Amino acid sequence: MELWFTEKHTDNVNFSIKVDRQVYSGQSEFQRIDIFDSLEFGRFLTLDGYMMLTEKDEFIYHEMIVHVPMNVLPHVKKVLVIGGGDGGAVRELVRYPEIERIDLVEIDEQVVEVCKKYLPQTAGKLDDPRVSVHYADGLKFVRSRKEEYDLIIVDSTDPFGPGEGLFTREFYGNCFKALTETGAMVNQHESPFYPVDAVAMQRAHKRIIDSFPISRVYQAHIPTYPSGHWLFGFASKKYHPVEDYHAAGWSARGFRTKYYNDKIHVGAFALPNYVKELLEEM
Ligand code: AAT
Repeated sequence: MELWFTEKHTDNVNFSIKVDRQVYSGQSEFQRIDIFDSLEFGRFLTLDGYMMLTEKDEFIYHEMIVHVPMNVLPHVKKVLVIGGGDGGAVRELVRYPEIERIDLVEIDEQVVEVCKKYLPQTAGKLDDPRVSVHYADGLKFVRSRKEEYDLIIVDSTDPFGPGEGLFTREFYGNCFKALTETGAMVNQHESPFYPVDAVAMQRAHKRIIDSFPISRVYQAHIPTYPSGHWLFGFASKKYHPVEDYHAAGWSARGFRTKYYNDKIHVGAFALPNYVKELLEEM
């Protein structure tokens, strides 16, 4: 007997992974949480049936959402991560000794507990002394913050269900206010490929452009997200993600990464024509 996990990527396209065994299934106040083991992608986490991460390819997403901003912004001391209860973004952040404090704002405590138990590969650094975990809605959390964070990482689910508020104009405006004068916000920016995702991506982009003086999009290929072509947004008050990137600083750190490197940093901001057109159309 074979067991398969299937996610509908469009009405006409399904993405399936053969499952070795189901490790966990639960329903929280916010969403259904499942963990599966597979031969091809290792262990993976889904929320409401949507893929969040697999052990095999999560490095791409987490390295790109963290190392890109960390190598543009000087003196990052205080970071806010919204979502990201799996701990993958935090794991990459704690590698930087200059970071003094990381606030992780995750709406769903059960995600954190389940990941700590079943996904130590991502959740293993959530106990770092610099990390404080807050169980709250990110939309509400940022409302009261003023000029507090050097970097905000929006590591959220897609724009429906609990993640919906994290794609609103109100949220981006409050992130702007919560950032210090040289701060920046990076977000997972959906996929440009299938029209159902591209519409959400365009809408989010328009709102970010209206909220920040500098706003650029960069890309990575993530095999287990719809179409495998994923975008990130870099929205900033002062620093430009390519012009203010210093390759020498990154090299000097001597970090070992599996995806991110010097050339990728710059190259990721080079977008295919159809993506540029989608972004300009707005
Ligand atoms: N690191 C890759 C995994 C994620 S999960 C995103 C997390 O955001 C989930 O744990 C979810 O509970 C949390 N979340 C959703 N809405 C909110 C909210 N309003 N406030 C705080 N946390 C929230 C990202 C997957 C990207 C998927 C791309 N297809």
